[in-house]
Amino acid sequence: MPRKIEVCLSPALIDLYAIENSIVVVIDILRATSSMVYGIDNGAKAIIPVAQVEDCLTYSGKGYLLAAERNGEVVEGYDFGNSPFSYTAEKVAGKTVVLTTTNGTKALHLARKASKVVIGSFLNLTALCNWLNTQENNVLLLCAGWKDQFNLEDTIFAGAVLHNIRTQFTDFDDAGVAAEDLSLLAKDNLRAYIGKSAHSHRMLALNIEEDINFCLQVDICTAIPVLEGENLVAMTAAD
Ligand code: 3SL
Repeated sequence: MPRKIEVCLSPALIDLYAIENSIVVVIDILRATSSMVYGIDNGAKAIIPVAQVEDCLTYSGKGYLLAAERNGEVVEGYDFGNSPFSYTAEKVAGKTVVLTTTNGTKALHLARKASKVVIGSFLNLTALCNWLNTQENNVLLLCAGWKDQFNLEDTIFAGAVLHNIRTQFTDFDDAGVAAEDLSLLAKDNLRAYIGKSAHSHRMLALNIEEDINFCLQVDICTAIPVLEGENLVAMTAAD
């Protein structure tokens, strides 16, 4: 059966895609989806992505960890933000984290009407591609970008996924072709290429360069977070 894979370069473009019967892979390499993958891989029971900082507060006092990030910084008063180093087994195993981030959780909310919403990052690249290869639906790779603008890191990752699984598909869009080309251009020195990105510069200014290096590690996780109701949970064989 003909199968289509497309890349949405910004959440602002999501309405251009018919996603009801598609798998949407949400991508926010620096750092939301990397931290989600790492947290679920480390045994977090669930991560509840919420769009607004205030939405987090409605979960307060109920045993959840509350995590909020805006413009790269932890929002005052919250347990932590969006650094992958806050999503270790010691911190999150067996716990449910309620998380809001500048771009990643917004993109997730926009993807909700898809047939399935899953989370991608370099940390789980091969596990994600292997799973996508077993599916039959069309795929939309949704880049969270930065405040609705295109970004390099999400696009490069989208291109890497497309490159990995392209033999399963017959139908490609130009954004996908461009993302794949960019990923091939960057692949031999990913760290240096992503170092050119605006968000790398923002993170350097915040002294969180280590987070960039962490998020660019390939295949250190096998978990694929999948959205079930309002919860991101580890995908099981039944999915
Ligand atoms: O926007 C987001 O979702 C974040 O990943 C941005 S940051 O890396 O925490 O600055």
